[in-house]
Amino acid sequence: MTQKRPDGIERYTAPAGGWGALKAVAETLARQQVIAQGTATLLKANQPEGFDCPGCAWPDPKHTSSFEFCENGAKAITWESTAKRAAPDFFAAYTVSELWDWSDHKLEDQGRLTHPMLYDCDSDRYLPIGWDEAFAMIGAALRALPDPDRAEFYTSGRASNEAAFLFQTFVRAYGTNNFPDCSNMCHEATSVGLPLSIGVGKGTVTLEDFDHADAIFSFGHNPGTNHPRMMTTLHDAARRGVPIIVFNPLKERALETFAAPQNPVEMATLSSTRIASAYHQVRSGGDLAALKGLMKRIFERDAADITGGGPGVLDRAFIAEHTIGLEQVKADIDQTAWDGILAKSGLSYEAIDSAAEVYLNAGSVILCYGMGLTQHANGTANVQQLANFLMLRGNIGRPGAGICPLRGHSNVQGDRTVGITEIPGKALLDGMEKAFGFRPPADKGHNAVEAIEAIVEGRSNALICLGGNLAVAMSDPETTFEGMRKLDLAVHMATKLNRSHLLIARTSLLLPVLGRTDRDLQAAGVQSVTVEDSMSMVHASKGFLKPPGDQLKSEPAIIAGMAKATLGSKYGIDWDGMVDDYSRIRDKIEIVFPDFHDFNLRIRKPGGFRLTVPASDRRWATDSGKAQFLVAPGLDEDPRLRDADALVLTTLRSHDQYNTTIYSLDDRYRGVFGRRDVIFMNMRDLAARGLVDGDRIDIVGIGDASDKAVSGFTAVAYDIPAGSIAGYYPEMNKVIALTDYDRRSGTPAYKGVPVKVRACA
Ligand SMILES: Nc1nc2c(c(=O)[nH]1)N[C@H]1C(S)=C(S)[C@@H](COP(=O)(O)OP(=O)(O)OC[C@H]3O[C@@H](n4cnc5c(=O)[nH]c(N)nc54)[C@H](O)[C@@H]3O)O[C@H]1N2
Ligand SMILES: Nc1nc2c(c(=O)[nH]1)N[C@H]1C(S)=C(S)[C@@H](COP(=O)(O)OP(=O)(O)OC[C@H]3O[C@@H](n4cnc5c(=O)[nH]c(N)nc54)[C@H](O)[C@@H]3O)O[C@H]1N2
Ligand SMILES: [Mo]
Repeated sequence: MTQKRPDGIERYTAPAGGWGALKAVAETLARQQVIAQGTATLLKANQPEGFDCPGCAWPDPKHTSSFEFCENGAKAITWESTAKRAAPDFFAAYTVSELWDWSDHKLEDQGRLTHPMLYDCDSDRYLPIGWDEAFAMIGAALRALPDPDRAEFYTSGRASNEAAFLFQTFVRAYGTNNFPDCSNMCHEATSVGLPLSIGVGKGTVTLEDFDHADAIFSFGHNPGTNHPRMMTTLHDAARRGVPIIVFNPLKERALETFAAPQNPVEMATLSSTRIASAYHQVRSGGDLAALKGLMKRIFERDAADITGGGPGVLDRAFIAEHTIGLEQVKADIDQTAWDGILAKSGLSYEAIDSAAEVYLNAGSVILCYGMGLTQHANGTANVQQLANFLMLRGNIGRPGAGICPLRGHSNVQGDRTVGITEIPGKALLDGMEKAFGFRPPADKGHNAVEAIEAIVEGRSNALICLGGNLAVAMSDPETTFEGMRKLDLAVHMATKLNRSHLLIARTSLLLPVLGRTDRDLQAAGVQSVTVEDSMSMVHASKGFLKPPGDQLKSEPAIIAGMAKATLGSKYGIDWDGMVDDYSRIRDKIEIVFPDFHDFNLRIRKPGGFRLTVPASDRRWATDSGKAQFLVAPGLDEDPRLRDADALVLTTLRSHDQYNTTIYSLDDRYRGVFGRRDVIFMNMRDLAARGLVDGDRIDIVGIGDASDKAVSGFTAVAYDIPAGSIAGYYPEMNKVIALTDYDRRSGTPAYKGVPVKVRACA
């Protein structure tokens, strides 16, 4: 590694992983003061009798394996199991106005919340309150609303299946479908787009499929940081000689070379493995063009092969038996000219041609993707083109092939499966009626953007959050902050203090929850919860650490407390019984969702069980009963980019961050240390504006965001395509308009923000 510059920027040249990762874990443990207890805690992650790692949703081989080292999993676990506490004496020492001026990092770094707290406006402080009193206030406030649709119920993807299911039961019994959730800001383009393509909004592959893949395509995700256990899979595949083709504007280090900390030879010899066999630096928002280019090459090769007397290169048997719509897609691709494809994607013809060759030479292909594809104004279309690309050669529903969306929060997929949705289908409503004897409302509720709009416009007056940091995660925080300060009721169930908690409503309550690692003792004994990973595997998770205090409650217990205080004995739901023994919650889940049959029995098996994904067996739950090729007209032209000075800003996670949780100010693999106020830019874009590396700049929004700007960021010359720039989330959310989202899925366009850059005044 080269010398650090005084401004904290350097070029990182070592492989990702390796000893640097081990060192980072040791430092994290020390920072969170958990050395003694910490290593033992880490060893229980993803073990048969242990807890599910809250770090990411990548599956663990069997939940039976030996400890798999993971730097960022270790950070997530130690962040939760820290010895630090934000107890009542902390809240007594600072007013909320004082805390508002703290950084997001410093707020959370105070440690675990220990007592239920109520905001007191006379002293401008959070003061302790009893649980019964807190529940009674919530119940009274919710009952006082003129209409249940004036309340919003947010879920962050950390919540277990049991907590999420109980939450939706409470909210539907209360009478609304207002379920904004973090998935709306994340993989909603997948949840909306894939069901139309292949009949299910989830990935179709299992971990085992990676052992049989002949090529892996990776679009817009950064596994070295965000899905670190996936690096083991990619590392193994690369060592088997499987080509890995990456499309990403940034050269993410772990996708280039990786030294596996579990590999004794690489560790001892300081060697590493090359991961990507080809790295295509597509422009931000250029994926639709790149995918159309890939498909165009495949159609061209198909035609040439047939002209030469061959059978063509498409999987015609699959297409005939299993799909509809190929002709329309082919017509669209035929009329899309190469000029546009190359200009919009920023890739050369040779690059696209070589990637298409790899695809055609591979018997079975897996395609992985993340936020780089979903968080665009055309996110849904992007996802559907990925499906088209795979279907051309029957790469769905057979061993070694399929689509693999990299999910976000460790149980974000499970929360959706067990009923967190603003659009309840008939099956869900019927199931709820069968399980609880009442028919929930059927009308569409609010997703995350709609919930914020309703709050800002005063149409919603209460917000209850099962985890998360909604106000900071959402676009245009200033507008969101203002809206949330006008609420009648704000309730946050949380492990740690964050900025959303400081947006004070008429009544503001902060309720401390047990985390994944904590022992959850109820009347029937220590409870397990369940989660679903990215590959639809459901398994149990059991914490074992002594909770941070005797006043914390589990999420199910808090939800039941609120439900009883709000609903009384309405519908005769046995809230207490379900909290005493979570297997009773699972019994209800099984009634509502028959796919969970024998739920309590099947989670006893280490590794759990896989939910049915019909497309994995080539059964297509679409209207036509077939997999559907779907057209996305055009190349994602954005009129706001016609201005020659406009750039496309993409917003990223650093290596030391978990969404809005900032572990430290370093981003090791991108060579940034001790700061986050940087913007990565191509040299040409700098020069065109008379700027040089290290200059201080303003970033100004365009269109609906033209009144928004952030100032004083440092421009860093970086290997990123001209026209694309990158900065960190959530700092950059200030220049994203609330109206800038995918109209089909509601996913904010966090990865395609049109902006201008100018020297700081
Ligand atoms: N340690 C850690 N783990 C996490 C999280 C975390 O914050 N920290 N967050 C969790 C959550 S909720 C989620 S959703 C996932 C997120 O996991 P990722 O999807 O990996 O998240 P991002 O950091 O947003 O990075 C997206 C990648 O897309 C690339 N990209 C940006 N724009 C484009 C584009 O237009 N096209 C293409 N092809 N690529 C683009 C970026 O360069 C970056 O490499 O991770 C989960 N796991
Ligand atoms: N610009 C930009 N914005 C983005 C994104 C982006 O890439 N770019 N990504 C989007 C994505 S993918 C997502 S998922 C959202 C994330 O949005 P959220 O899920 O709302 O945000 P988090 O930062 O994960 O929430 C952190 C808080 O969760 C609480 N918490 C942690 N663990 C637990 C637990 O076990 N139980 C409970 N009850 N609370 C807990 C803590 O109090 C912590 O402060 O942000 C979105 N926003
Ligand atoms: Mo996410």
